[in-house]
Amino acid sequence: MATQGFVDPSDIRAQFSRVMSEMYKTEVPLYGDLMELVADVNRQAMADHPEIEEHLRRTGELSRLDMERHGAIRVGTAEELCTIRRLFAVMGMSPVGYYDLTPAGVPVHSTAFRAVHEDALQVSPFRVFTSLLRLELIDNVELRELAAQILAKRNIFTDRVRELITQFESQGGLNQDDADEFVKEALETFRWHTEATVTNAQYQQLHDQHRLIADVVAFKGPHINHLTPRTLDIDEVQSGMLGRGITPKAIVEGPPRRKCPILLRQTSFKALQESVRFVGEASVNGSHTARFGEIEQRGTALTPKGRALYDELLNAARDELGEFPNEENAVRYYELLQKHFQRFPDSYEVMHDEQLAYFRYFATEKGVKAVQDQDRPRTLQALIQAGHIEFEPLVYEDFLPVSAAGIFQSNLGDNAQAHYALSSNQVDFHAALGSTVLNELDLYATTQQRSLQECGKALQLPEL
Ligand code: OOG
Ligand code: NI
Repeated sequence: MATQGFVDPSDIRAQFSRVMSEMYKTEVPLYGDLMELVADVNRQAMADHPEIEEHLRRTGELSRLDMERHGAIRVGTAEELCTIRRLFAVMGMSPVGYYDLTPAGVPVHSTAFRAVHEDALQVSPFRVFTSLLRLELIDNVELRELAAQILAKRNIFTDRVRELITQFESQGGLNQDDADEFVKEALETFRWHTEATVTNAQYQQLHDQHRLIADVVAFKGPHINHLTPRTLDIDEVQSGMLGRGITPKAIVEGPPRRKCPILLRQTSFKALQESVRFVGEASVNGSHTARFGEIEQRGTALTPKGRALYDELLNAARDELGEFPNEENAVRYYELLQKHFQRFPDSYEVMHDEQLAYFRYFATEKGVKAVQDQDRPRTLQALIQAGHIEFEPLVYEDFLPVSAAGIFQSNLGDNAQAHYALSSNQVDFHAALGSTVLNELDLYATTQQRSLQECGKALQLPEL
């Protein structure tokens, strides 16, 4: 929808996602290999299961699959988070959901920036998991102050991108030239910088407190730390990685393998050691592991009832395991997941009838042909039974806190499990963000409702 010559924010997002992917491919060549592996696996999955392709075609996901990816950044201050929110708004992305990672020993809280309307998601489903460091959790007062001082001095945005954000806000949009410039300037914030903002000794101090703290505080900007393609078969990618010399983390996070995938399954691998030049040193002589690779498989979004069941079963499996899932207990962990998740119906019909998941409804040709028929069914249930309405599961667009914690930990190393007395503080997060986050469940419910209204129009049943 271009008004007054403004570019549709979804098109800016699609363009940004493309250039980000290009930049990351040159920064982390392994990402390019992974993209090829995922494309191969996806092709094979559709060849082996034509019904998967048919389903993706119907929901429109087929055309977005190849460009689908999410990234992640970690920022250090409220000002950075607030400006990031305004920057993503230019691309039609809003903060959705609140994730508190402190219970898992990671001193951040997070949200995901993404498009919210199904039509916008269709143009580009690009999302960025964005974490804010919680400096108040550093117990060493001197170190906390040092970190705060270093962060206060840095500016992670170019002057021009700040101007363009303000222009977008005052005019309500950007024309093509400004949008092109915006994409180029915005990309700078996410780039890797070899020069650190601290000395080697300061880096070690920050690192000893928590590797994540060093990653946020010691560098010029919030380098994009991974970019994740979407696969249709994560188990296949997990084994394919080994074949290509990539070692994935020990377990796939999320629900077990199922016929009807739910929520999100993820795995990651350590990508590379970056060379670093610390302040006061003449040459590049340090290193830092910042970036990693990750793959995800997305399934159906769950209703509050379905989500409660998911959380219950995941916790039951983890409780019975009695320790963090790791390489040694991976086989047993998968068995426990399979065992507990038997209670989660593995059929879209049952998930629909028990209201465990969100769906999109489509009026069928048969239904449209029957509009003049006096005796035709009129309730949703009856219309479905008569084949006048069909439904497809709605894809989960968000993240999972337990999985995200596992991803953080596997890439930060084993010493990353600190214990914090303070937990979740969504009020502080909103204050830093300068806005509240949207509730993802409301978004799915609204999309489902809209699809029902469309059916109502097509079938001339406004009461639907
Ligand atoms: C983010 C880790 C979480 C995911 O997909 O759950 C994540 C980070 O390491 O910054 O990316
Ligand atoms: Ni991720």
